[in-house]
Amino acid sequence: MGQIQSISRDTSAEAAMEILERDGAVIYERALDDAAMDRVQADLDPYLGRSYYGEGEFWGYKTKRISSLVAKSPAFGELVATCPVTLNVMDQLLGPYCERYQLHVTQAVNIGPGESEQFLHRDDGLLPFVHPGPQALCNTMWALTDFTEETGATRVIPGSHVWDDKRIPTDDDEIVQATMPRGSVLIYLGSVWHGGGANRSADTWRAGMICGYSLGWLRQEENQYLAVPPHIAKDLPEDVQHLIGYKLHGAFLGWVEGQDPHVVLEDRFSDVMPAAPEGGEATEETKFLKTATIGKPEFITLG
Ligand SMILES: O=C(O)CCC(=O)C(=O)O
Ligand SMILES: [Fe+2]
Repeated sequence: MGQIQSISRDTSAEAAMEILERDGAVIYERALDDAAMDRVQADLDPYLGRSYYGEGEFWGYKTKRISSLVAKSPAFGELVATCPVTLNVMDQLLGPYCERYQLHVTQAVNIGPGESEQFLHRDDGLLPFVHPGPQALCNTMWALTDFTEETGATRVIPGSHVWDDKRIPTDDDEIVQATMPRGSVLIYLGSVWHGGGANRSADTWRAGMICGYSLGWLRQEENQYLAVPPHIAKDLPEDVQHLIGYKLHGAFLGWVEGQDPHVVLEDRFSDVMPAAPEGGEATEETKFLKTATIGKPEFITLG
């Protein structure tokens, strides 16, 4: 069986993009070290311990999933979601088509012994774009344990990101498994056909974390504002807050009370904000949008 191409963490984003454009997926081997993975695991373990099995062919029957990872794990936000290795690739893949890309989805996917294969799918199937079409989202899968063929490493059909919508996988298509050591990350385009593997081991779990990104003007798959509400988001690093979406996109998208949504995380606006202070006088804070105009955005052709 073939493999997804693996590159070391100091390989350039340009080189990763070439592989992504050809295969639809690439692995950065050991992008984060064991110490980083230990920190994330320590944050998530209490939640995973209380999580329950999924139900259905997509969610699996012997698979445990938890989401809202930025809220559950400060280390996930600091080390995983904002990891420069993956963000450098997102800068190139999504950056040209939006002012800022955003966190799209977070989910730990722990496949237990005896789980069967998840059916193959495209993660961008939830968006109304035809294939082949724009790369509006890109997910990553981080290995919290070694990903092996036996424990259910993610299955991918290399090259399937360019298939049109009529083509669906058949037995003739080569499926490869993204085997990778702990701390590695599989970057896979939203349009590439893939799915979780079967766990044929007797007693070894396959622990992975999905961390996805999308164009900043799209609806996020996981509602990040509810998953990471302001009282939790206010204590996170600013780059994580921005990635969640507590930041204007352009001059007009995502405002609250006419202002950059980041203000809800700042002490001066800890509660519901008045449109203007008592007496109706505009202040520095309240007149933000008065100077902005909707206008026409710069039109782009999605790649
Ligand atoms: O668990 C995996 O390896 C893949 C999971 C997946 O693709 C999904 O849930 O969308
Ligand atoms: Fe998926």
